[in-house]
Order: sequence, then structure tokens, then C-alpha cells
Amino acid sequence: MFEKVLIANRGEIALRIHRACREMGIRTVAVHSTADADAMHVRLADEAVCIGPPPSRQSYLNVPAILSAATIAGADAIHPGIGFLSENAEFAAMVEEHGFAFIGPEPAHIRLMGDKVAAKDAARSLGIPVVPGSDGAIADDVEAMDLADRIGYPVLVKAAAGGGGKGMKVAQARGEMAEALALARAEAKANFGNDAVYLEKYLSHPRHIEIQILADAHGNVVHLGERDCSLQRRHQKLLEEAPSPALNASQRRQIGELATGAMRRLGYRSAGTIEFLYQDGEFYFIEMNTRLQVEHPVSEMITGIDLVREQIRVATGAPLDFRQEDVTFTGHAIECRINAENPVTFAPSPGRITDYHAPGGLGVRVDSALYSGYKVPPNYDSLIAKLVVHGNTRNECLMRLRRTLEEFVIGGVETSIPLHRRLVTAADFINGDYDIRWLEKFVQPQS
Ligand code: MV4
Repeated sequence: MFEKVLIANRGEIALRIHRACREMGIRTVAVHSTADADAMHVRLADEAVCIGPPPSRQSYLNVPAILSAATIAGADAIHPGIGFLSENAEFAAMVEEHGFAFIGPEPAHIRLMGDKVAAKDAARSLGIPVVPGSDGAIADDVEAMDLADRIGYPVLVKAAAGGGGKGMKVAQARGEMAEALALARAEAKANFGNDAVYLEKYLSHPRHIEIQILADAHGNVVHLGERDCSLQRRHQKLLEEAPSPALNASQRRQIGELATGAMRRLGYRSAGTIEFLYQDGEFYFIEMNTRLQVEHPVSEMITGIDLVREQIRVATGAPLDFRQEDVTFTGHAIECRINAENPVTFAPSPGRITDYHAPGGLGVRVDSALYSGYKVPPNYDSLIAKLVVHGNTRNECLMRLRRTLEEFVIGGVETSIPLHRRLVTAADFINGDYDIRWLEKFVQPQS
């Protein structure tokens, strides 16, 4: 087992990783920018190393500084957390080249899933259903138009080096293809330095459903069920729940087994999430995330499995100490992402926390690094807390969620709490009747 882990991240996920390490008797090294000197993960860690000024490129993305910190502190392993360097294959490889264990997948699998075209090809060859479309990047507009005629409009042009929705353009008919291709290539070039694009049948009203995978280095692969992440605005998830209101037990078992079989064939290791679009009873692979996800607590709440603990154990070479038949799904969990932002305009709202009271009680978990007096810096993403609630049924979970959102007090900054309070009383949400486009309409000013 590791004696000391360096947590190459900040905020609530750094605290989350620290907590898992603490419970496993592993000492922790926090790294922080000068803006995070007073952050909770720095206060609680056994050691802390300042790795640079506030800008991410000079701190949390500063590979030499992070590796130097690990060397100085004598860490055995590095946990990359979420975002920052967590899906940077070169970083993962350098961590291992410098003699530290990387708490995550093999660099080759990070690289594979980072290329959206290669990832889709791999998914197809592993037996995972994909959206009908081009076999890889498209060469020219003529090929694209002929293919679009074959798969049928509307079609979606996507950036091969993309992700997170950047560089996606819909063409409703042949006459819109030239412009869609040109705009998608330009956006892909601007965002990713690579203008390669590919084509897919456009799914007009899908849900976003993802499967949590956990695999060790001995070929054991399990899934922890699915999460419904359809409530997104501009590709930012706002609320996630498990299980999905849209799936029945048979569909859950089918997609779970398909995902674990594929990961077993791939030889995947560590936690990972396979993202699907789900429409009219069919699943379509869109991406795979080779890291822990923000919304992992909803899977933990219904299975009782500590994903970070398992990631760390697997990174030591230990086998999973449970099989698929040992994974039980109990009740329902919902996570509300609480951001330091205006709940109407979504404008960021950094600043000093003047008042902080987190809700509690049976089935309530708050993952946050906030404390009264803490200064939310303007330099990083706006997520400041995750309210995760469990109930024996979805209705019990909703009742508990309403109660906890009433109790939650965060003073000094604007937050998305008022938006969540509106959301949990909306009829469509209460009925589980929503897709990926529902939230954009719900938050429109005229709605
Ligand atoms: C799609 C799609 C519809 N049809 N692909 C958005 C980013 C990346 N995860 C893939 N995305 C989409 N791909 C086809 N063929 C709609 C989206 C999409 C989306 C997907 C999941 C969650 C939220 C979304 C918001 C807008 C668009």
C-alpha cells in the first residue's frame, strides 16, 4: 500500500481524495497555488507545497512543479483528481517515468480515449454500439455530403480532437453541409489546433447516460450502474442522478454487462466512465472519460463503494475485493452541483464566504471545501459544493433534496442554490421527464 500520495488538484475533489487517503492510513501531500494557500485541502493534508501563482498553467497544470513537489515530499503516488492533468496521457507517462505510481488508467488508454475518432473506433471494435456516421475523420465535403445522404439528415459534424461540445455543428439538409463543415473545422482548429472532423447521425432528443466502470490490473471489471446526466447547460452538468428514471432493470443489466465486457477486452484499469446518448430505447457511445468524475458520489451513495479507495487499491496492484454479484444497488441518489455563480445569468461570483451552514441528516452528503471566511478565488471553475442526497425511493430522495436545499446557507457569494430550489419543484423533473435540451429551455428568461 502507498505510504504517501500527492494530490495534484484543488477544491472539493482534493478534499475528497484526502479523505479516502486518511481513512486508508495514507499520508497526503497537497499542492496549491498562491491563491489556495488557505484552502481546506491544504489545511488538512499532512504536507503542503506551493507550486506557483494562481493561473492554472503556472500551477495545477505545471508538470515540472508537481513532479518536483512529489520528489521533495517523497510521495509514492500521484492522484490527478478531475480536470487539470487528469486526462493528460503525457503527464501520466511522466509520473510513471519519474518512479511514482499514477492513480488512474494506463497512459495508452488515456491517449486512446482522448482522440474522439479513435475512441469511437475502439468502442465499435469492442462491441459497444456507436452513433451511425463516418468511419473516422472525413476527407472532403463531397465525401461528407454523400455519407450524409446515406445516413439521412439531420447530421452532426464533430471535431475529432474535440469533446465537451466544442466544434459541433448540425446540418438539417444537404444545403447546410458546406457551412456546417467549414464552421466545425474552423472551431476545431481554433480550440484544438486540429481541424479534423467526423460525421454522425444527429440525435435530436437524447438523454445523457453514463456507466461507472471499475477495473483492476488482473482483468476484473465491474460496473456500478448508470448515472443520468442529462440536466446540462452549455455542456456544464448541473444535476445528476442514479439510477436513471428512464431505464428499467433489464436495460440497466444489459448496458452494464456490455460496458464491462468491452473494458475487460480492452484491458482497462482504474475507474472510468463510458458516456452514452440514449434515445428511443437505444444506447449510442459518445465518449469515455478515463478519470474520476465530479458526479461519482451518486454511484457511491447507491452502492456503498468508495471509488477513490478502489482507485488507490487498484493502483497498488491489488485485485478488486468484490465481484459484480457483490455490487448491490439500493435506493436513489441525486447530486446538485452548487456553483459560485448567479443563478439566472450564470455569471461567476467569486468572493469571501461570510456565512456557511451545510445541511445534514440521514442520507445527506455535502462534498465541499468551503468554510466561513474562505475566499473563493476567481481563477478556477465555479464549483464550490456538491449536495448529494440518498433516499430509498426517488420520491423520498426528492423530498430530502427539497429539505436540504432549504437548509443550505452559503453567504458572501451568489450560488446556484436558488436554481436548484426551482428545479426540484418542476413537474417534468419530478416526473423524470427530461432530455439533454430540457434545462436550456427551463432556464430561458421567458420560461
Ligand atoms: C451528440 C448529440 C446528438 N447527436 N451526438 C455533446 C458533447 C459531447 N459529449 C457529445 N455531445 C453531443 N453529441 C449526436 N450524434 C448531442 C450532444 C450534446 C450533448 C450530449 C450529452 C450531454 C449534453 C449535450 C448537450 C448538447 C449536445
